[in-house]
Amino acid sequence: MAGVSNGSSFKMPSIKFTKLFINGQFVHSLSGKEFETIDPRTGDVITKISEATKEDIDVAVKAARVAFDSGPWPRMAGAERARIMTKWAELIEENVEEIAALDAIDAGKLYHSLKGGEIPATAKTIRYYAGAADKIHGEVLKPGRELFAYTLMEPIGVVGLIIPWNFPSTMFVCKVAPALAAGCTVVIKPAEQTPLSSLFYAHLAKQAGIPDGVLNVVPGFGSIAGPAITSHMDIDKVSFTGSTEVGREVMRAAANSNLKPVSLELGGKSPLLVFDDADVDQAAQIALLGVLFNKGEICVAGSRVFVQEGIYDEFEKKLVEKAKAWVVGDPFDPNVHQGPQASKKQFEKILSYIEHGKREGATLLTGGKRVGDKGYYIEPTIFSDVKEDMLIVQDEIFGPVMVLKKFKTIEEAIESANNTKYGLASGIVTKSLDIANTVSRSIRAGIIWINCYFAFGDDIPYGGYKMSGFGRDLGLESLHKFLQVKSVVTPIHNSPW
Ligand code: TXE
Repeated sequence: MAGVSNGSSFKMPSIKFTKLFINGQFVHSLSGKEFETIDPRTGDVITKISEATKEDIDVAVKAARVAFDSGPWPRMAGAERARIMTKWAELIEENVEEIAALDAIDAGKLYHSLKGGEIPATAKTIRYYAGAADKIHGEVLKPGRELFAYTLMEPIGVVGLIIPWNFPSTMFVCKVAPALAAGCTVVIKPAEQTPLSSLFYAHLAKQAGIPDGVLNVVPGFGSIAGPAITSHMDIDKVSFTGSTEVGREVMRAAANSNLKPVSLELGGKSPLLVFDDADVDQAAQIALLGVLFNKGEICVAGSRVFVQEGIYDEFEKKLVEKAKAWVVGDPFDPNVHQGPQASKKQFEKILSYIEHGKREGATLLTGGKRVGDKGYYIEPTIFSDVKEDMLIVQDEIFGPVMVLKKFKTIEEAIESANNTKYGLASGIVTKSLDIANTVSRSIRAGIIWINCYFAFGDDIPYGGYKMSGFGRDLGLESLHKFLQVKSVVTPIHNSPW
């Protein structure tokens, strides 16, 4: 079984913000309702958070509407928006440790990785979009007739953002920053499992000078606050990250209300293809990280690994050795590679898929059980001898579970890679440019990593093909989600037609 560590250096962060953030103030929910947020290391309650229901969403949307229709944010020079956003990024950098601790206790994520990577990266993302805020412009067109025509790029309006619990900070910033840079105003609902860091970002946004009403943070349940956002008549656009099932509901609610455009970043079951010419040790390392990073709770996880027959046996041996050396334990311990799954629901879902895999007849190479008897820890788990129609091969498990399969030819590998309803990401490990080029053009997925995995960057857009959704996060593509084009036309000569 995987290594276990309990050498925690944990210090409970003080929780300063537990109320809704609306119109620049922390306020109780109108109903007075609260919900508990849980520490996945133990299953204990961390604190209670005000719960936004429909009435609170209405108040938040009203504030965002007023801020958009008559407030300074959409009207100010892009450079001024950039200055304020940059200040926000600086404040995040000054508070990295506190924010990292909040995400670690709320989501079971590794504290040291948050502190050294993910949280500083949120400040970089804000800077990236701040840098674009004063470069938003349309074009002068060249119509075939005697017309002077140009386009304006205008902020789309009040945007509703709904994010999941696996990357509470990254998701918050990669949706909020482009929306704010574009000049939109925002109502964002963090996942009910992980509201803590979002409220902290709101507090820092106010300190940075983001005007009241521009950013509203409304923690609440998906089934209550969620539809209140997606079906709201005064929200102009929704950007959602979450499950494919809820993605459908989001589209339906948008269609049944004011036909607001939506962008959806949904589930995945991404393939990693390892070819005979690969360095086996490096390939096994890429494969392992590809599925175990963030305990497999990442939409682009490389959860299906296809390995060419010439190196299959050696690859399998190395992979299993590495998985057995992978340390599961307290996310505050610097020696730990993997903390607890984010929630009981997720923990139970993963274990039930593992049981299903065993029943379906796949071979369990390693793992397969919970770690310890407290908290939501699961061993890194690898199945081989899988058939492509098995549930563990087709469904998104969203945990530390990999399925491993042998292939003979490139064509077979491409067919297997595309044999999924999803199309979010894919990895290729090969030394051959020919193979890399052929395969990267043949796989239907929004991002292809060659000889690496999880290589993200602020300027690299990612998002789905097929049932992984549509629209892109990150990159200038994401900024454009929050803009719309207006064409302005006038005759060059004084003729009305
Ligand atoms: O997702 P939900 P859950 C996948 C992953 C995971 C599964 C279930 O496979 O195991 O989904 O996770 C809000 N209207 N992903 O149940 O419910 C909810 O409050 C509007 C992949 O947690 O989709 C939260 O803020 N919003 C994914 C967000 O949607 C609603 C990340 C995501 O929750 C809503 C998360 C509704 N009717 C899960 N119902 C990824 N792409 O990274 C819920 N929500």
